[in-house]
Amino acid sequence: MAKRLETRVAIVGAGPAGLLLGQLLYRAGIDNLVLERRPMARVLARIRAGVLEEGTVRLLEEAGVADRLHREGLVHRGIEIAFEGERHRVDFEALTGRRVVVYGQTEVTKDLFAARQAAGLPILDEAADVLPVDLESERPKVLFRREGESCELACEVVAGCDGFHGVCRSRIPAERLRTFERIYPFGWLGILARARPVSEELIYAFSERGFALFSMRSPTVSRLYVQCDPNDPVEAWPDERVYDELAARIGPEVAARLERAPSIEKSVTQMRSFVAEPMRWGRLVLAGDAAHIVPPTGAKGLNLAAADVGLLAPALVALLKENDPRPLERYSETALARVWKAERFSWWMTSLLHKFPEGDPFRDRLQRAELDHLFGSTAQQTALAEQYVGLPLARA
Ligand code: FAS
Ligand code: PHB
Repeated sequence: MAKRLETRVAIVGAGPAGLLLGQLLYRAGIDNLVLERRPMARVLARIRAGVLEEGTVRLLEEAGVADRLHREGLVHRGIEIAFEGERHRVDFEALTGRRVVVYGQTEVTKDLFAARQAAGLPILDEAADVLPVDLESERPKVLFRREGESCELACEVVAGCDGFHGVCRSRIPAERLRTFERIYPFGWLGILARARPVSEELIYAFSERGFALFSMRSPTVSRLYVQCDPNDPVEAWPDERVYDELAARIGPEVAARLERAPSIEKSVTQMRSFVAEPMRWGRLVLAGDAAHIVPPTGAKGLNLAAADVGLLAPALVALLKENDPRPLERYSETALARVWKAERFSWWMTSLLHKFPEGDPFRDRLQRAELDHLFGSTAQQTALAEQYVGLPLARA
């Protein structure tokens, strides 16, 4: 006999999308329960995104979890793009009047988790065999196993915040689900190191040896990436090779400031663009990586997840507190309009800044022309800036 549990919104996944949704629903007085496959300690240790759009900061403020972000986050007013020994600054503030905040996703997740714990709200981690069912009824359920027990969670809505490898997307009937995908012929090797960043702002570097990104987490912690073969094992990249490639791809002036501190985290990230349509099926709604993936070049992944939740939370409030289903019926269409713009921007930034291995001379010349045009055009820099700082958040 399964153990019966009940809530209004069952949230599958305790990443940033699931925890932010849980917090916004809690503050709106809507009961919710989070199911997470992994131990929370593992979720909280993940090193992922680093740049927050102003819209994401606003949502974290609305969730009541932005105090540490405002104390420790680094406000950035632009980025630099390096190309053939030159560095060109894209001035977000001058071009758009807006900025971004550098504050690790790891910290965002910790802040959301701490708020959930402080409110005494449940996260059932190490939940196995999670399976949303009866999604076309107004009383869906989520079946799962935990601590050796079969459980049945009755609810009114299932929020699929379970990432790219989650189960929820697959619960949309195959004949109704459309997916779109592009896999890139390279990956990113990323390291975290206790070393002063080489610059005040992020530097994205294009070079014949491949892409490099000089980011950070604080004035004393650097986050550094080099383009690599997507099948490279981490072992193929000892620290010395990482730093040699970073130096070779950025040039001697910046390389001279590169502190070669031992890496404290190292990982290879695959690069793909992916969208699943629709983002709602009956009483199942998808948010974040469960519905879409972008290559990290445009710093959109985490921000897209937050934007989905910024749409979904008020739509669920309308349905569950005002008995108005219309915003939820519009959710998928409204969310996808933003998703596809972010997909295009992330694909454009990735195509602009990476060395493609297949040796297509025409393509290579176009890439150089695109970079030359960007550096000479305020209009093109404004287009980059307005998408990097984040397009205005829509409402369903
Ligand atoms: P997440 O994947 O963060 O969270 C989903 C959660 O659901 C996970 O905790 C998972 O364990 C859980 N889950 C999965 N299946 C489940 C099931 N069946 N039952 C219960 N729980 C389940 N974005 C950037 O902007 N910049 C970056 O530099 C960047 N780097 C990245 C590096 C890596 C290795 C990865 C994988 C992603 C990176 N991203 C980056 C994108 C990343 O930040 C995502 O956009 C962000 O984590 C999305 O958050 P969620 O949608 O909550 O998904
Ligand atoms: C990061 O700091 O992890 C980061 C920053 C910008 C990106 C991708 C990753 O585009």
